[in-house]
Amino acid sequence: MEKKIVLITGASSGIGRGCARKFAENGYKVIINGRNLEKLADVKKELEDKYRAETYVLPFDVRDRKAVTEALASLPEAWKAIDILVNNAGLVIGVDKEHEGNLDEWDVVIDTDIKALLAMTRMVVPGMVERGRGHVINIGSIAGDYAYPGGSVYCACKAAVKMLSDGLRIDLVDTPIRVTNIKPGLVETNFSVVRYRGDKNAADNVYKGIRPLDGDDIAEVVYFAAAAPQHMQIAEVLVMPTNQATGTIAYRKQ
Ligand code: NDP
Ligand code: 8X3
Repeated sequence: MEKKIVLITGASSGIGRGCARKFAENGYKVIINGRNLEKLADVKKELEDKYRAETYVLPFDVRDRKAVTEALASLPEAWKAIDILVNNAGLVIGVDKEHEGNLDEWDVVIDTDIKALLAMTRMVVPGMVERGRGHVINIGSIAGDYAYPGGSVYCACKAAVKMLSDGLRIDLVDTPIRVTNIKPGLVETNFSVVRYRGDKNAADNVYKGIRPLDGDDIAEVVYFAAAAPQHMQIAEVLVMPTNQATGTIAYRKQ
């Protein structure tokens, strides 16, 4: 049987890297995207060494539409028929109040978390429809369900991911293509380091006193959705640490 192909954006770190591992372990051909070439090379090596997985590095900035178009067009024939698109690349910068934050930083966040996810979907899904098979798995967030202090723009972006997922599912309802929105809570990755502009101490504080999830935990959920029988569509999953209850309520041991 022909191996399935998954394309994961933001596979150089955290949740994306966890997904790359999980799909590789399960015999997929894995296309890994990100901007950091060194980290992508490291992921490729891990997938090939540990899982003997066929791995294709496709570096581009998801916000750069021309780069995305060229990268997708550059895929060799044997890699073009993408079965699963994991729209994972995303970030937030800062914890500023909505009336005080930096509009240029928020442009980066909105361009990455909403516009790039939409562009990837727009470019990859027509091929899925043509082939009569495919699955789009968006990485949303618990932040899309609950606004929290200093999170307004990020929360708005992840609420948009929910709406883009729901809308796509509606638009594809008469096709075999499935659409899933995974909404993680606290996951310890490089996310908070980026959010706190490189301040590792501030990032570590986010996970103090609680056992957070990690990228591999989220990958389990992503893969569960991907591996579900074809007649079954996991539309949305909210997944968080046991000691987290909402976007703002968590129990932390002193
Ligand atoms: P990481 O910072 O560890 O990973 C983010 C990934 O996104 C990196 O691989 C990075 O790659 C990539 N990325 C960022 N910007 C771009 C870009 N412009 N073009 C291409 N790739 C890009 O964080 P996470 O793994 O935690 O984040 C993954 C997703 O999970 C995000 O969408 C995030 O919002 C979401 N999420 C995270 C949660 C958490 O608590 N950690 C909870 C809920 C959702 P590179 O640097 O190589 O470009
Ligand atoms: C990231 C998790 O808690 O910052 O999506 O909203 S949180």
